This record gives sequence, structure tokens and C-alpha cells, in this order.
Amino acid sequence: MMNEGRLINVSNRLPVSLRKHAGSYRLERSSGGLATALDSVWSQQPGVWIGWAGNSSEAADLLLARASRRRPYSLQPVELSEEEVAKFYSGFANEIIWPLFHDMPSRCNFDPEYWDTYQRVNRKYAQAVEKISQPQDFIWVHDYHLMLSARYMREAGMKSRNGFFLHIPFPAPDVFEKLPWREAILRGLLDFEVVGFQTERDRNNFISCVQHLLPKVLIEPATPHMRACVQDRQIIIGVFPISIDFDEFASQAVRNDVAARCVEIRERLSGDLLVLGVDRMDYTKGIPERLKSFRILLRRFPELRGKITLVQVVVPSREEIPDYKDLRLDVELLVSQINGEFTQPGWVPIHYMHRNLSRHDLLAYYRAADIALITPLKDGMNLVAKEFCAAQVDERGVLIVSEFAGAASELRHAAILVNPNDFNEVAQALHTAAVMPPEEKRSRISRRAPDRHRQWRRLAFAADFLRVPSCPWW
Ligand code: GDG
Repeated sequence: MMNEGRLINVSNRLPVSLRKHAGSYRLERSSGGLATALDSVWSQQPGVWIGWAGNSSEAADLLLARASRRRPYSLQPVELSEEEVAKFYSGFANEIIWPLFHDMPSRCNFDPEYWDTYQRVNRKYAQAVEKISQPQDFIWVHDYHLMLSARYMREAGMKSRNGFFLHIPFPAPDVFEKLPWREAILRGLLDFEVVGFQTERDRNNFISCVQHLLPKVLIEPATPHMRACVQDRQIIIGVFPISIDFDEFASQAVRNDVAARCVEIRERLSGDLLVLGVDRMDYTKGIPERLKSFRILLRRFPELRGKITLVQVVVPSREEIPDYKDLRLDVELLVSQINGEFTQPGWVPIHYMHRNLSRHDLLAYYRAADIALITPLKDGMNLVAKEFCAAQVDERGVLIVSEFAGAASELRHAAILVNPNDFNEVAQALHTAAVMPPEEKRSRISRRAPDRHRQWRRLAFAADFLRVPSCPWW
């Protein structure tokens, strides 16, 4: 073989997490878009995936080793202490970077101890990479938890090539500059050789921040990717919209067991129009705002009462962070207020599920839905929107999507775009979708994947990213 290097994938979490249940460990699929997207990308690629497994012990390591044997890549856990989880993961990553990068600076808790731990833990991940990597490997680091890791890999003298992909949005300079450690984060990102973003908006924001805060860095516009010059190094800055495996979702959605479950769901709703929302429990996903819009719909269009049902699936997430606990209370209060206001014999307007559905059930809901209501206040991409489109094998569903989701630019011809902060507009869009003639629905949703064979092809996102550093083994 010409090149014996491997792909080393590094993310805060592994695609599987260890959970203690009745005294023993169990392996579960990690929730969230990063795990879904990359697990499918990686399903055929040999290599190593480094990340936190949620727990550690001898028994846990054995389980991971067994899971590695069932995959083409091996799983290498990074151990985090309770304090590191609190200050690095919950603290710096999710109480500072997550809200700031989603344009919500008032939710940030700029605790300086979080920054100290963030640096320490980034060094820890870099050491874990150093331990197992060889110079010919390519190190692919994912997401906002590990923005400084290239700095520590460089300091350790590592020679492997590397790249970084940000799954969440990158904010404009007036938001980013609020970060006390803004220059260090930008320099840390520029320590990678390739830096990738979901959309042009994110890449342009990053470039504006560099120009504003690090004026000595030269930016060269180039096609297809921009370049930054730092001393004698050139860094590629590109846009790589994350994709799902469209064909895999579509072929799973037509399976007989999914079709049977879809019929069962529709029968139980006695022919009501089914509006579907699927999200992690996160304040960026706009769940309370969506519920308020649905309430306006029922108030303004009484003829829809008894005929339209919102099924809202909310996957538990980051429950240790106070803002997330408060969000759950807000959501549950709103659900019960709206159901209290409108429920009548035989009809409950909102069916609320606070749990993880199986992939099979999720697909059946995607197929059963008349309308998918996906209204994040801000979102890097939003894979649920793409999965819903892929599952539209009957071409009868309408997609309503927030203009602030990365997916909006790719799906704008198929979807109704809305501003999730405009509850009246969202209610109106729901009404438009509810009365839309079947031919218009079909014509819209058939425009969902005009470039299906390029952008939504299996592995397209990874192939596009890895083509930049010319990884010959990909
Ligand atoms: C981050 C960025 C970006 C949801 N409920 C269930 C379930 N899910 C799966 C969906 C989807 C994933 O979780 C959610 O992905 P999203 O992309 O919508 O959102 P985040 O978790 O916030 O992901 C995001 C993504 O990274 C990738 O780059 O798109 O912008 O925030 O795949 O299917 N899966 C199952 N049951 C559920 O109940 N099985």
C-alpha cells in the first residue's frame, strides 16, 4: 500500500456511550447529530475514533473493546474526571461556546476556571492522539469542544496532518468579540491545516473575526476554499455542509415494518393532520417558541381544532446544566397549558414524548407526518430536516424550516422558510401547509434533493473534506 496512514477521528464523545444500569454497564448509541452523521460516514472506514465514553472502569473498557471488534475502526476512550466533565464539557463548551456561537451571549457564564480546564482537557485529548498516532495518519478533529487541540499536538512535536470541522454555527464579530479568550480560540483554530464550516455564512463570520481580531493574518480569497496565511503556513478555510446518507434513510423508510408502524400511527390519530417536531431538549431548537406558534394557530383557525395534532419528540440532553432543566419545565408547562386550553373528547392537540425513539419509530413518524415543523432559533445544519426529506418516499409531507438552520439554504426550494421568532408567521405557514393541495405538496417535496447524487451521496461530506488535504487512502 502506498500510504499506510489511518484516519483518526477525534470528538468530545465516542459514537457510543457507556451507561450504568442496575449495577452493570450498557453501551448506548450517543445521541445528537454529530454521532449520527459521523457514525454513518465511518461505517466502512478503518481507523481510530478517540473520545469520551461517558464513564470509565475495567468493565467499561472491556465493553468498548468488544464494540471495536464489531466496527472497522477502533474506539479509544479518553477518561474525564467529574471536575473535568463539569468545567470543560458542561462549563466551557456548553455554558460558554454553545450559547455564544448560537448568538445567545446573555446565556453565557464566562467563568475563568472553565477556560483553565478547557485548555487542560484539550491538551489531554491531544496527548491521547499523540499516544496512538503515526506521522502518516490524518487527524480529523470535530467540534467546539476541541478547538485548541491542534495547538497542543503541535507543541508535542506531532507531524501528522490534521483538520477541524465545526458542527455548530460560527458567530459574527460583534458576538464573538464578547469572548474573553477570543484571540486564543482563533489562533487555536488556525493551528489546524484545514478548518471546515457548515455554511458560507459561518465561514464568512470566521474570516471577519480573524480580520478584525488578528489583523496580521493574511486572508487570500481562493476557489473553492479561502486561505489564511500565518507566518510560513497556509490554512485552508472551507464550507462542507454535513450530509446524511439519503439512500440509506429512504430505503429504511420503505421497509414493511416501518410502513406498518406508520399506518398504525396514522390510525391512532384518527385521520388528523400530523405535525411533527423532533429535537434534542435544547434552547437553540426553539421548542417553546414553536409551541406558542401552534397555540396561535389553534386560536386563529378554530376550524383546525380537533383536526390537527402536534407530535413533539424531545430527546433528553445536557440535563446537568441549569438552563436545560429550566427549559424542560417551560416546555412541559406550555404543553399542559395548550392541552388544557383546547383538548376535547377524542382529541389532544399536543402529544409530547420526552424520550429517545428507536430509529424504526423515528422513520415511521417521518413517514406518517403531514408537516415537519423544524424551527431552531439557530442551528449549524439540522439533520432532522434532511432525514424527514429522505423519508418522504410517498412525497406527501410538507417541510417548514427555520431560515436560521444551516439546512435552509439547501432545502429552500422544497420547504416553507420561516422566522421562528415570528409566531404569527409560523402559525400562518402551518395553516398554508395544512390546506395545501396534494399536487403542490408533491411538487415542493420533489425538489428536496436536486443535487441528491452529489451533496447527499454516502460519505460526500467526508470525501469533500478529506479531498482538501488529499488523503489518498480515502
Ligand atoms: C449538531 C448541530 C448539526 C433525534 N431524536 C431522535 C433521534 N434523533 C437524531 C436525529 C438526528 C440527530 O438526532 C439530531 O441531529 P441535528 O442535526 O438535528 O442536531 P444536533 O444534535 O444539535 O447536532 C447540528 C449536527 O451536529 C451535525 O453536524 O446538524 O446543527 O447542532 O440525526 O435523527 N434519533 C433516534 N431517536 C430519537 O428520538 N433514534
